[in-house]
Order: sequence, then C-alpha cells, then structure tokens
Amino acid sequence: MTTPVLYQLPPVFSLFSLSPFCAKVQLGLRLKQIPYEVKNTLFADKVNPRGKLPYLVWGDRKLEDSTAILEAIDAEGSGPKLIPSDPKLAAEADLLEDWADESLYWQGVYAKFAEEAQWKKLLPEFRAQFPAMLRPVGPLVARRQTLAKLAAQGLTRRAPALVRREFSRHLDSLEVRLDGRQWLVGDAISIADVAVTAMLWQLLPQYAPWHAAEVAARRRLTALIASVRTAANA
Ligand SMILES: N[C@@H](CCC(=O)N[C@@H](CS)C(=O)NCC(=O)O)C(=O)O
Repeated sequence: MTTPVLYQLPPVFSLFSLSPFCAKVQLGLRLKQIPYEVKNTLFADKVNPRGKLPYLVWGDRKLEDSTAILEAIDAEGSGPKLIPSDPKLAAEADLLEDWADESLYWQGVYAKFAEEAQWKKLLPEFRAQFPAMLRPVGPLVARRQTLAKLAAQGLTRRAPALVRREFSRHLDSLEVRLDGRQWLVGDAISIADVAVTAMLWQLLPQYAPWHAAEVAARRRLTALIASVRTAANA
C-alpha cells in the first residue's frame, strides 16, 4: 500500500494541527493503523484547488474533506470499523459526525478567534507558524477572514453569553448521551467519536481555558476523548 500524504494546517501547542479536521484525519489514520506522512502548509489553495484542508494524496487518489477521507480510510487498513455496518447505527454516527463538523467545529473557531482574551493567548503560537516575512500581519489577516466566516455562520452575531451557554448545553447533551455507555453510537468506537474528540481536543487550557474547563467538568465526555486518543495512540 502506498503511504498517504496528509496536507494539513500546522500544529500548535501539543495539537496535531491547528485544524480539528486535520487532527480528525490523523486520528482516523492511526485508528486504522495506516502509516502516513504529514506536510504542513498555511496556504490551502496551493495544495487543493478548492482551498480546503485536510487534503490526502494517496497514490493516484486525491482526497478532500475529512468525512470522505475517513470513509476511504475505513475501507482500508486494519483496526475498528469507523462507519458502523448496521445501517441504523451508521445513520446515527453520520448525524452526530456532521453535527460535530458543522456546529461544534464553529464553537472551537469562536473560542480561538472571537474570544479576545483567548485569541491573545493563541496569537504568539499561531504567529510562529507563518514565514518570517508574513509574521507581523499574516495572523491578523487570517483572523479577520475567520471573523468574517464566523459572522456569516452566525455565532458572532449572537450575544457572547448566549454562545457560551449553547456550548455548555451541547456538552451537557453529550454527557447525557454517554450515560451508561463508553461510545456515542452503539457499543464500539465510530466516526462520531472521532469527530467529537477532534473538535473538543483542540480546546486546550493554554489558550482556551474557559472551554477546556467546561469539557473537563464533564466526566464521561472527558473519558470519551481519552478513550479515542488511547485507541489512536495520540
Ligand atoms: N468539511 C471540511 C472542512 C474543512 C475546513 O473547513 N478546513 C479549514 C481549516 S479548519 C480550511 O481549509 N479553511 C481554509 C478556508 O476555508 O479558506 C472537512 O471536513 O474537511
């Protein structure tokens, strides 16, 4: 089997990548025990004509979108099946994964870029990923672009207290769902656990202390993230 090459946003702090979608793909590759190479770039459009990362080059296959990449990974390699074979469980996993990617993800973006105090903690580490020439303005331009996306998505057009309340409520819902079970869907790890872990893992205490404390306060959720990371050796 050819070694896949993952193009991703660079790591920050102890994270695999600044992008939780790229971390999600790394978790998937590790769970399926597929050795891979990583190439870091801040310039997604230089790699993927549609300007998005992660992007996986695997032999003559060029794969984009973390969900499609995980589907391809799931068909190869060993390790647990990430998309359950049972259609009802597969449907549940699909809905939860998509919610993590399309809703929970934005809470993480908000935590990094919209919360002023947290952004200030992230900035030095983020800045260090840029080529020296771009360091003074690069991160600020990236932040401006990201804030425009957050406004279009809607989170920054809500009162900050409401955004935080929604985040806490979602964590409570995950915690309730995990009552009496180890995994979010059925009785085995699935793509839903991988996506939720990738989205929450990025909320490190070093730059998102409020969010990290909210996650840490949920015992079952914390155990889920630890179980996924242990299974992936991450
Ligand atoms: N649905 C995509 C989302 C990927 C995505 O939005 N990646 C971000 C990084 S976290 C990106 O490439 N942003 C660059 C841009 O939108 O210009 C996936 O699951 O891979």
